[in-house]
Amino acid sequence: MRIPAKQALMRQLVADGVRVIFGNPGTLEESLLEAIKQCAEIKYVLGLQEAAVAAMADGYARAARRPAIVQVHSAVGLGNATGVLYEAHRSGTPMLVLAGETEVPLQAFDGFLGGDLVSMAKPVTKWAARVSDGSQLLRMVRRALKVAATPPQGPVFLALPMDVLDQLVTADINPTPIVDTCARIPDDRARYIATALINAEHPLLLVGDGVAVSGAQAAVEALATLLAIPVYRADASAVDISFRAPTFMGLLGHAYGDDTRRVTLPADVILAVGCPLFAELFPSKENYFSQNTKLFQIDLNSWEIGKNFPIEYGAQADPRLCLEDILDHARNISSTRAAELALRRAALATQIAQTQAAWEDQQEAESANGALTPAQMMRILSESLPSEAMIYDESITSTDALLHYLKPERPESYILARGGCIGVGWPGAIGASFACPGRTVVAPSGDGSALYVVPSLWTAAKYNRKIVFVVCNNSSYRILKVNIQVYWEKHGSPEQPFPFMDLDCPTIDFAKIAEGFGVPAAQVSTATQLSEQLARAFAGDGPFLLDVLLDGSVPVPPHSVRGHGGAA
Ligand SMILES: Cc1ncc(C[n+]2csc(CCOP(=O)(O)OP(=O)(O)O)c2C)c(N)n1
Ligand SMILES: [Mg+2]
Repeated sequence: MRIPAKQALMRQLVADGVRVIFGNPGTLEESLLEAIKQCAEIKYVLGLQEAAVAAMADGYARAARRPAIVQVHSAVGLGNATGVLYEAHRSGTPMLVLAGETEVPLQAFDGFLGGDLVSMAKPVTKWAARVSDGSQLLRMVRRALKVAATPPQGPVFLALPMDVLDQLVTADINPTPIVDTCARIPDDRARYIATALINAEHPLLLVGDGVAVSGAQAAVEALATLLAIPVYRADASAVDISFRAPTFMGLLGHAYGDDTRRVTLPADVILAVGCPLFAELFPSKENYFSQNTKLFQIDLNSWEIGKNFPIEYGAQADPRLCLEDILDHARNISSTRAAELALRRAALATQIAQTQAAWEDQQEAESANGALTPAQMMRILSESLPSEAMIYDESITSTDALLHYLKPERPESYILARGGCIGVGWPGAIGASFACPGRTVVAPSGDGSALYVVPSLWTAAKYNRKIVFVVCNNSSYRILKVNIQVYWEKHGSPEQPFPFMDLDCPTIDFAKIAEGFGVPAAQVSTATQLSEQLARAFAGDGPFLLDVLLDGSVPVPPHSVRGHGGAA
């Protein structure tokens, strides 16, 4: 039997396990909307701006670990979504973006909303194409989903002309192919890497989100613990290693290469797994590595291997399988060496404890004006969290404090916004909430970041998601103040007012905004109020917004707030 292509599309998506489409419609998508509405298995989640809609899909894909589907409106909706797609492309979020178009025979008119959508989408997707015949729709949808889900994962785009969707087709539904990427490295290479790590005096393990994609967290922790290797996350946003792992040292951020270099330069053997080397705003102009450093790189994303630095050995292979093989060889360790490594493990534990104590001494100090500090706020938040809660964090200069107290251990408990395109935290939390129904999602966000996507609150209210939106409200783009001080310091600039980084005069009342979108809210400025309102928020069964007034002062260089979560 022949059915309209749009109905065949729905059947294909259902067969592939799709249950949610995030979207914002226009006239050119109305035919598609009708088909989505008629499909009982798929829920349409309405967002009110395409950047937010794409970020919802991004959050869904990251929490559900499967491709998300996004519908946007023609060239204009795709344009609004592009910043988020750029970020999703660079960071590897699998998602299929669909946009409507006018009928194929009429496109030559170059009429209202006409445009080359495929060219617009190309730089921010792995694959972008127009479907020009209904009989080819399912073939192209399956190809798109396969491309999105195959590591390195990323967004893909299909333009869907209205007449193509209405064509009658035979619905040949087949499951989308899943490409097996379980590649190992040869055994002698695994042994060679293990031996180099065993004998290294200053080994280093760098991990990124390729670890999370392949489920290699346990192998990372086991190898690092066994061989007492300090581990840093490099431009990572998933929990690629537990923050409580005995040799976990912190995050190499995406801002200043000279900070990274201080960590990498002393290393004699480095194993980098599933991470870029490095994704920084200001890469160091000096060598990151010593002359004799042996650098091994394992990643399913071959683009990253040897991209910037000479390598001893690189493999396009699965992080989990490779690390398990290296670990097997690493277990053949002499008792003398094992005893030496036990000492190194103890020294690392002392170093970690001292660094954390120093951080607390510095950050727990009262602010000059008595306002809550990020440290005070995040300690209280971490202590109040329900055990099943998931955090979607875009708290920017408050992220260090959150991670210090929370110390997430499992990938499903914490997702960090990647810090490139800001304004993804609140909609990302909505996406995560659809991916993990029944769980409470907590969404701490910088005030500046949240303001890009305020109407997301309405979506949370409409679908009654149990999300606690938390505004880390310092009335400023504080990270930009921190970063401009580095610039001023470098250029020897005189002290001067911060340019265009304050969000005051008039002050923004987030509680009133939230109530306008149907989300109950409270504003707090003391520790007691914060605890009380968090208890109220967690006791409810729908969304709640907590506007936390924070100290916004900026430390003078050298800075203490650069690191985990800073955007740029
Ligand atoms: C789409 C987009 N626009 C602008 C920026 C530049 N930017 C990076 S961080 C930031 C300010 C973040 O402020 P806020 O969320 O309040 O966090 P805070 O620094 O105050 O902790 C801006 C404007 C960006 N990264 N992405
Ligand atoms: Mg701010």
